[in-house]
Amino acid sequence: MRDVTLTRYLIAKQKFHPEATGEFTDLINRIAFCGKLVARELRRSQLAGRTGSAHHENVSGDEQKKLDVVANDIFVTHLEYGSIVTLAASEELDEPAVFATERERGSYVVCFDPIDGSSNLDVNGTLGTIFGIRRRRAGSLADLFTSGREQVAAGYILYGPATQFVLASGGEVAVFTYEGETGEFFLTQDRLRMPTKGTNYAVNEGNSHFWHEEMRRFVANLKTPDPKTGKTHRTRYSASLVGDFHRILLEGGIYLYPEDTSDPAKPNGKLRILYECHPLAFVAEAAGGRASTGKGPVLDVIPEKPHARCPLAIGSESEVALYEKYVRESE
Ligand code: AFP
Repeated sequence: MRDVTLTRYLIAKQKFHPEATGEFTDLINRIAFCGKLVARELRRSQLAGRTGSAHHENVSGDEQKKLDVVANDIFVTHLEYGSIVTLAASEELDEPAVFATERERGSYVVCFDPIDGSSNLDVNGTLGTIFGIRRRRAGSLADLFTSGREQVAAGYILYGPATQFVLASGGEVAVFTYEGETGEFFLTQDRLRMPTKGTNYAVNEGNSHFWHEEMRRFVANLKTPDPKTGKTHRTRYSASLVGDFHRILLEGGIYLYPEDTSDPAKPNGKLRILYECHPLAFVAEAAGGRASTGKGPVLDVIPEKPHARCPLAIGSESEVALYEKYVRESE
């Protein structure tokens, strides 16, 4: 497995699709290349004084960091050329970037969050890039306002002690790890399955005052010793969705960002459907896990605008089903 590069993996998969043009392989390679560039920027950022705020808020009202802007520019630059992508929607762009011309229309629509967990930028913490890929249909903004099941692939890049590229496509999840000497991503885990039950939970408990009662009761349950094992779930929260989700993908458990009453302008929680919830829900389901709003699958949520949000409970089958039970009982 250690000599399978990302390109070799993609070419092997392409053989199962005789109709393939090679554009999908090109697109995934470009996203991985952007990941290498972002990782390089992150490694240099403390020395180059590139940390801190860009003194601007994105359209969602979040403070933009200098590196959010740098990473966003990297992705837009490398998705734009060659007529593969018609539309790129980013958490950091007020309006989606339209690359289509009259004659040249790419086959894909890409949604991405170039740097997720930006509050970790200044403290050298774990960060991620998240992406979801749809086929172009109408060739207009309408292509964004569709179910997450329209995605043909999704994944993320995790910038931790090692940079890893996680790809869900064709109903399988594979993990690639970057090797600096060769500049390649190598396959390190194939056909990854999420444990059906785990021992971790990730949530910002500082918000518990604003949670609905069923959420408080659910988290209290996670902290109550299991009658069989005598063990409780462990809290593991880093303010980086990619980092927290990756742990849950490997070890099982649940990540939650529920709806709460902290800000009447954000009744559906904090996370954006197109850039965070849909792509990670796609990865979770491909690995045998679940992603729910509490009331139904996240992949079935249809955003009504590019920056729409939804509640997210994502992780192992057992924990997500239990959370849904608490929500159902509260209705
Ligand atoms: P930022 O990229 O704006 O820092 O948001 C990160 C994030 O979307 C996700 O990665 C974290 O899990 C979550 O928000 C952290 O939010 P809180 O600071 O409210 O816990």
